[in-house]
Amino acid sequence: MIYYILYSFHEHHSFFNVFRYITLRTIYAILTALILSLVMGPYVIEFLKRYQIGQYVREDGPKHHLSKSGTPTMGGLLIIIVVLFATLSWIDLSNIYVWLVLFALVGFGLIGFMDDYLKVVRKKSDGLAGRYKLTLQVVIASVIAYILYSLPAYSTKLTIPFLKNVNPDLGWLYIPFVILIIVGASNAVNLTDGLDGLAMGPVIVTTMVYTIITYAAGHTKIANYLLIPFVNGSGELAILCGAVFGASLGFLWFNTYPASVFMGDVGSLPLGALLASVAIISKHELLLVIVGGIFVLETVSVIFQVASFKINGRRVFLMAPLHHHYELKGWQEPKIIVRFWIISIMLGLLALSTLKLR
Ligand code: 57M
Repeated sequence: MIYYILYSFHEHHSFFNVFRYITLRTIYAILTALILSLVMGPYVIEFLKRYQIGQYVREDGPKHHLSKSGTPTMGGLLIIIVVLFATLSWIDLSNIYVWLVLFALVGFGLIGFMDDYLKVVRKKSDGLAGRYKLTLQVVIASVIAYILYSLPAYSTKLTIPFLKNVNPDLGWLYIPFVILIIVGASNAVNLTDGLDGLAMGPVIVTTMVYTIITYAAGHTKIANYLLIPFVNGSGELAILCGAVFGASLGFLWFNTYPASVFMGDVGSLPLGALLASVAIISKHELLLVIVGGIFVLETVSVIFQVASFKINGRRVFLMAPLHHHYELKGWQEPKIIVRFWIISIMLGLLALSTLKLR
């Protein structure tokens, strides 16, 4: 909305033409989201405390987590509100891709909200039953997949990192593929969110990388130069990624060790679904496996742990997901978090290098 108001002045003064540019609007979306999160953060934390929306900590986890019991949770609500506000302020509202990604954010946010509400407010320790949670996730992801598949100009071809001329066309199989990526990413971010700021670091890196990729993919000249698929309109997603980047950075201010607030499922589930949707629309869906390598690593550790435990009754890790393994090995929490962030930055750079290295 701010964009429309400011740009409307360009007929009177040419200076206001500058608000047409995606780069400038991305910077303002970042700043809007960052400032808003920093300003609203203390009020939201106070609100969560007043209504006793505090974390219940399981007793079978690493012992030092028990001291985190009662930390305000569901801070993801702040992230969702801020992303919506900053995005709607600076984007072109006629862009279908932006609405699809916001639909993923709000849809998965609602699932996370139901889960948190049952756990924290209704004190149902299991929250929303796994099968209902998964069904709802699949339903929302299916809507996104089907709409994308139905768009006339939308391609169902994949881009393979590091390979220039290999673009398999999935045809209708693109629909289950999209569902898998969205549901998988959403749950992977959720699993990673188990130490202060641990998930936020890789979320920030991933949004930075996709801010660049969506901008490049939506720019005819840059896309042609880099030989990446041109996706008309995907440039506006750079503004949305900017809003998520700003909101996440702002949330990290409060979520960093020792955390004053956790994001809850209402934060982790929608963030994962949003990142996946952006990766899919920008035609760099498989690259998410590299950029979001930390999320993948955490998920794979759970798969191995559960499989090994079921097959031969033995554990591969002291505890899964992987961050718990290092906690039980005696590493201090900040050391695990910062080291995971460093790996995430390295993976982000590797992912960006694929724009040239193909
Ligand atoms: C949620 N949630 C955190 C917070 C956060 C299949 C299995 C591996 C699933 C997994 C699981 O349930 N994962 C998803 C992880 C929880 O955090 C809340 O949940 C939100 C995210 N969804 O925003 O609201 C706890 O994490 C800690 N935390 C922080 N700082 C943060 O900024 O310290 C979170 C955010 C919080 C807090 O302590 O209470 C969680 O871990 O519960 N299950 C597990 O992770 C469990 N692993 C397990 O059972 N492993 C088994 C194998 C066979 C699967 C094994 O290795 O033997 C562990 N989790 C816990 N205790 N808490 C083990 C026991």
